[in-house]
Amino acid sequence: MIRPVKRVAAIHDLSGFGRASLCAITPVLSTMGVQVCPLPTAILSTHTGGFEDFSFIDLTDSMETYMEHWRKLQIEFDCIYSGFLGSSKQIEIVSKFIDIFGKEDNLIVIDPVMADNGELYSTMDISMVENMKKLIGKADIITPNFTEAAYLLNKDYKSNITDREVKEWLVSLSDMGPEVVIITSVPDSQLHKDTSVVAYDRINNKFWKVSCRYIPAHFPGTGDIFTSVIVGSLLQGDSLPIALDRGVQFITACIKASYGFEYPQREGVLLERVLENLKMPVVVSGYELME
Ligand code: PXL
Repeated sequence: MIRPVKRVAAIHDLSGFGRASLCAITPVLSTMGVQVCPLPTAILSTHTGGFEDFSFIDLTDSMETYMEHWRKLQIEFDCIYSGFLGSSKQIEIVSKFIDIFGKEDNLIVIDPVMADNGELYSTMDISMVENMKKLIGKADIITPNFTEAAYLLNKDYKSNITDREVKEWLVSLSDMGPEVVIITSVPDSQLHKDTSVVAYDRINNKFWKVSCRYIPAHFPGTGDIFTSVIVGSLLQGDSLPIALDRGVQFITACIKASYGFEYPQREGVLLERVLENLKMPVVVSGYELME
């Protein structure tokens, strides 16, 4: 049966304040015309980036019964998309979810949220990194940032990388399972272009790159927003390089719409001011093929 609206199982936490995880993912995908079915992993009063003393309700124990109900209902998904996970047990549950609901023609997207700017998040440890390495083996697409890519490959984090080396990283990550690897926040050695998103499509043996100017800002939740745009775009039928372009353009719009205002960056980007951009026709601008 062809569903009138594409459907995503979104396995993430709900952080009430700060525009991360489900509070960012749901509006982005809904605006792109995709149904979001959350499987919440935890409920937090805020995300953990820059807030202390947040309240935290762990939902690990209810995830399996929740999943069992969906299985009984025989719900089918066009995409399974997971992000921030709270424990190794949750990584195992996501793996089981993929075994039950994964199909030949649905898209398994794993954003291995673990670290940024060279450091693991406070809730992560090395055993979770090891389990995440196994989980990405079940993905079609992964979207680590540069720090997470280094952790997954046991490489040292560094502030510069050549195109040749980043291509090796992409291939090594793809060798772990996923057909498409997208690395964000890659330091870019080219003049005037300070950061880039790079991707490898193993089936077509192509490498893509979208460069953008670095803005000295750090807004939590931008990784969730970026991967959600990639998911929405691919489910709308876009090609990988167009999805990358749309992701980068939307994040740039989010940051530029926010940066001129004086407010704490831990509150996230002003998503509500730019959400409608996701309905604009695709404007092709920045992607390049990496030779
Ligand atoms: O944006 C990723 C994310 C999701 N969920 C929680 C987080 C973070 C990043 O810090 O703390 C709870």
